[in-house]
Amino acid sequence: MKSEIQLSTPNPAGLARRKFLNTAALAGLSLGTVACADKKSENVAGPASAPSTDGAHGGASVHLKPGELDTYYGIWSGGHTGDMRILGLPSGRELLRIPCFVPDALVGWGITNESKAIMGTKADGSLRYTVGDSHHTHASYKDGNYDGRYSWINDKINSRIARVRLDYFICDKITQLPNVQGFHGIFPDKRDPVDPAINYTTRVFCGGEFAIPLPNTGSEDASKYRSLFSCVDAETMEVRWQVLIDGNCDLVATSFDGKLAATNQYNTEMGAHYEDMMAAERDACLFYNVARIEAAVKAGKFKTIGKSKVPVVDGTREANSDPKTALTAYVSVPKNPHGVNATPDQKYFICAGKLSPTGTVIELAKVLDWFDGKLEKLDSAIVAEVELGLGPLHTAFDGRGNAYTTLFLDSQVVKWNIEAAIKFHNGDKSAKYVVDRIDVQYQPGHVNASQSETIAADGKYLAVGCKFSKDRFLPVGPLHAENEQLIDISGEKMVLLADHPVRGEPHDFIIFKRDLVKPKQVYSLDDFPNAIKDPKESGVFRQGKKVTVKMTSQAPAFSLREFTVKKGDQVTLILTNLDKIEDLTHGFAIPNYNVNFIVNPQETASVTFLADEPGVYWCYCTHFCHALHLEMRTRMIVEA
Ligand code: K7E
Ligand code: CUA
Ligand code: CA
Repeated sequence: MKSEIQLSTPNPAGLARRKFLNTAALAGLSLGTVACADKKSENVAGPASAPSTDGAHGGASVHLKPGELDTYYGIWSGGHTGDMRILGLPSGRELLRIPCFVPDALVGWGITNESKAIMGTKADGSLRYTVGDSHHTHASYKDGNYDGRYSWINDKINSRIARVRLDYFICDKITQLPNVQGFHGIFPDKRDPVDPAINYTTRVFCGGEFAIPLPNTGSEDASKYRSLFSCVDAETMEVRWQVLIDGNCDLVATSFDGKLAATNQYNTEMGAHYEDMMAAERDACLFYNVARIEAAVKAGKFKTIGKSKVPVVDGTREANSDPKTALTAYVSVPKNPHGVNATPDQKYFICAGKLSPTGTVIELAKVLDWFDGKLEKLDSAIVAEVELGLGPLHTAFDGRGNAYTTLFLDSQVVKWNIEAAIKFHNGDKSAKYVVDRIDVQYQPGHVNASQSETIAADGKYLAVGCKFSKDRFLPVGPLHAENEQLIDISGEKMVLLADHPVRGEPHDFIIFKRDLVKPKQVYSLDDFPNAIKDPKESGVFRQGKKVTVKMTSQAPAFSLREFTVKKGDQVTLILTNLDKIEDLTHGFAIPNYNVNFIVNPQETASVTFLADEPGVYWCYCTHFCHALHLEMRTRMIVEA
């Protein structure tokens, strides 16, 4: 296989241009700009900070002494490994992977009946999906800050949203969005738009990216395809409502007052091919008036699509030209924007330009004015549109009025001051809004700062998800680790603190203070209806060909020393771990039967399989638990 991407070729595409990129230039750039180590200063608009490798600056250090704990949690999406990852920061140490959309051999995700029920199965009991592509993860809010209840993550491939409980750090629910393809951006609301008592997350908004025939009959003309924006109930995880829109949704942002959600849209052209998607000079940041949409649903002003019962309201441009009744508002932003982020001062949403070198600042009060009929032209909600550099994608905040935007093509992060940008936009050309630039290695996508999109943004650390690590780590064959870099943003200048190799391929992540979550370390037996609370309840229970094997584990033994079933039995094995000490986890593997899973302290899990091969099978504990871990076994005897 020959790659068009030559990593060592100097960039041919003229990155110094600070002009809007036209279609032809983009075609070149999209293939030619993976190279960036050769990027010289002529490509850099301002002086870039020299990378520092001393690992310390202004008191910030990524080096923790042995035994020292991190001060922040990071929640990372896993990309198309379909998992969520938990990191400690500033060390960057990966602490846990939480399987969501894709089976996982360590914990038996996709093997146990409990996890299969969450993942979804076909009629024959096999998993409906074994692939996933997670991009965005965001956690639940209360009073404008994370409350440590949940974090949600998307699966773009199969349009699923997973919820992770932040007490046990496990995925507990997955919902598939009806009539959606390419579910991409995700963001919980931060409070209720109507009820002041509800100052916490009750909705999660999901942007549908790919337009498809609705219903998806496969026969419609591409010009009639549409996308849906979905609202999922944070508790029940049911889809509450959807909005039919023009264009597509990419990422999602929500306002702190709960009134507005927005998605950036790169394909207002509704093109089916990439050239068509870049035809227009401007696209949109599409705002949703949450209270009005819910009022419309309540008033029965909706339709349903295909087999889905979810109410769908009309959010298309045509149906929403009158501000007094509009459910949606399409604010025009430059060409193919990527990313929309809410500033921690609660005032603005910022769209990055991607194909335009600009960042657009939209004032939320003005968008609300438009909905109230008090702002004549919607586009005057844009209070700044300033040049940042090439390929701006995502933006993070320090809580001191500065934004940090990744420049994919420039391989930089640019720090810029939002109020200065507004002044500049208003004609004060002396307003220096770019505060600093730093080279990153290389081609950054997501960026996030500690506590960034909360009212408690603390401006300490910035993590940058670099898509290419190129020369930063030992080569390990054709596939490289990605490079998550940590930058100290506590001072005026950004200082690079560390490179962290990371398995492909995280997109988004959040970073928050460790005391915002209260992890539980032992399950409760009562959480599991099928728990075997006493080893004396163990045994083999037969109902015709259906056999239930009940067993408990307590280091270093299983409650049954052996158990016998017959060839042709459908066996359900239930295992409760009666150990009570945190991390005293046992595994349970059955050779040749494709079974392995773990039970954490006081947890119950079960597997169901067909005993189709007679023989003796040593079932053993796969998770190191005790000095007699190797001896922790039981025999399954399958009689002919
Ligand atoms: Cu920019 Cu899916 Cu957030 Cu990846 S998206 S980088
Ligand atoms: Cu129980 Cu190892
Ligand atoms: Ca476009």
